[in-house]
Amino acid sequence: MTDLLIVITVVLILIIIVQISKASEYVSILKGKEKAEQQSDKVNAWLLMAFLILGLIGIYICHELLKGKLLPVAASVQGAAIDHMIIYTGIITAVVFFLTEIMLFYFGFRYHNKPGRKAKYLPDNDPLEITWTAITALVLLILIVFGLKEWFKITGPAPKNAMVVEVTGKQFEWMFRYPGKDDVLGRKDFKLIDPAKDNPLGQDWSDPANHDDVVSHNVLHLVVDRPVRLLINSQDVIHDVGLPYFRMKMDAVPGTPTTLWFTPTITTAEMIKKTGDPDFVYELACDQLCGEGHFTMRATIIVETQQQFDQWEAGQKSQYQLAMADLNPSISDTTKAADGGLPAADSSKAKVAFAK
Ligand SMILES: [Cu+2]
Repeated sequence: MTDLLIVITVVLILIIIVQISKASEYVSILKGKEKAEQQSDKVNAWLLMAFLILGLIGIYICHELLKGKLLPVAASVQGAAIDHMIIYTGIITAVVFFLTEIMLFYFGFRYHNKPGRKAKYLPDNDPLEITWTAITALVLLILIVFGLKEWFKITGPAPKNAMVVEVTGKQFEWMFRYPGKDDVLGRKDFKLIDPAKDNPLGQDWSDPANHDDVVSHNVLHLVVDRPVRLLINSQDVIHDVGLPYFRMKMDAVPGTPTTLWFTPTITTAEMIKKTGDPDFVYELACDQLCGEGHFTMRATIIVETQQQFDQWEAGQKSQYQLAMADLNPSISDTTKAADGGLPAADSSKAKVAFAK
């Protein structure tokens, strides 16, 4: 009902505007064209001022309404640096915006058509154009240099104490592989990928470095204040590792590994206190429309202390152990339960894969 009323109101306003413009045409015939034009320019000049003032009030109201609501708190060292960049960029663009918009509307008001006033025709002014182009280019260059500096940092080599986690996206889930005690991720081969045999990432079991690698699905464990380097892959289409709380984002591209590193600074437990939300979880959301189940492609991130992380990792079966349980059903009871009860695999085929 309200919608219908709004439509009727808008239509009526349009009819009124058309009628007024028709009436002003008749007036211009009666009064003489020039005089009528000057009168309408005067009205337009005041409308420009009204638009400027209402616009500024609107900006103020939006600012008050959205203050502190646009971005969650930055929970990484790099995120804080990126927030600073957003603030500097915002300040610079806001100064330019207010200066140019106020000048635009004020000049339209101040120098509107009046009796005896003639417009000056200015085809071009080289020094003026060079100056404003150079200043704009310089300011943009400074912003880009600051941005690139952060970009090269987060995509460059990680600090020595960084933990490494391999992130693999596929329609529609995230898999995380941790290197285990040896700190080395074992070899992979896409031909070995076989989720039914507990090898969702195609780990090559003949590489001993694989034997302690732990794989988790849709839950990523990170250590607070310890840099983490993500090695990012995709098994099918392009996905994107979106980490809003850490201000990070990186495409997961099939066949082309990507990387980034950052240092989480707030544990999940601290964040629950900070936000007052007992259900708070850090989110890893796929930021690339990747198919009909895209909206379900999200993982939870648990940021915890090194001790809690070690405890969690010690309680995990390595993917190798899970896969070997398929080959030797006598030890499979407990491991299968930990794996979420996937159907037992055909052990003869698994042996062939293993022998490769
Ligand atoms: Cu995706």
